[in-house]
Amino acid sequence: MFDAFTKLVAQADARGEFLSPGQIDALAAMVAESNKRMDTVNRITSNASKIVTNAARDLFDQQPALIAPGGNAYTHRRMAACLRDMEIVLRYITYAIFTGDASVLEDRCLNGLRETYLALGVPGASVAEGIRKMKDAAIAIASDRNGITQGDCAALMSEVGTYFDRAAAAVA
Ligand code: PEB
Repeated sequence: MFDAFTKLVAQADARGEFLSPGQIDALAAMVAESNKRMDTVNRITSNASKIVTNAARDLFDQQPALIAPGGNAYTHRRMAACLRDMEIVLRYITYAIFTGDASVLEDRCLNGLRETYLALGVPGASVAEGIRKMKDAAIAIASDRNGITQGDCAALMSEVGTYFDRAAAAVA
């Protein structure tokens, strides 16, 4: 598991090189902008259950076969497993945002997930759609300009989007 700092150190060490001025500048910029990152993690974390339940509700509205008899979210047990899975994915995405690196998400959550869903018969494309719905909600909540210091969060929001995209691509 890396963060933005240890990832660059590991890469530089593999080449036997010092950190480059460009890399140091990039990390310095990340530190200077870190309040935006913490606020984003905080907002997504404190709205996690809302993000998960709304995304799931929209998914089941669009794909009612999932909650019909025989569907993959039919019975309380499967519904609970589905909501739990979405929460797990969102949680790992908040870790990736926090550390500025996707390795925690890749290694501990997405690795082997496609195969798990294949084995369970859970439709990966539907999970991916649920993740895309969480992405839209999370970015809307994180970039709400009300009640927070104003600033340009475009770069950070696009970084946040890439973590959701990776998760969706890993299971689709
Ligand atoms: C991944 N999900 C399920 C299982 C596992 C995971 C390992 C099998 C064990 C169990 O049932 O608990 N676990 C989960 C995860 C990590 C982990 C992400 C990462 C670290 O450890 N059903 C739907 C939707 C979708 C869904 C499309 C969006 O209709 C999910 C939610 N996951 C779902 C369902 C099951 C499941 C299990 C329904 C139960 C499948 C079954 O037992 O029939």
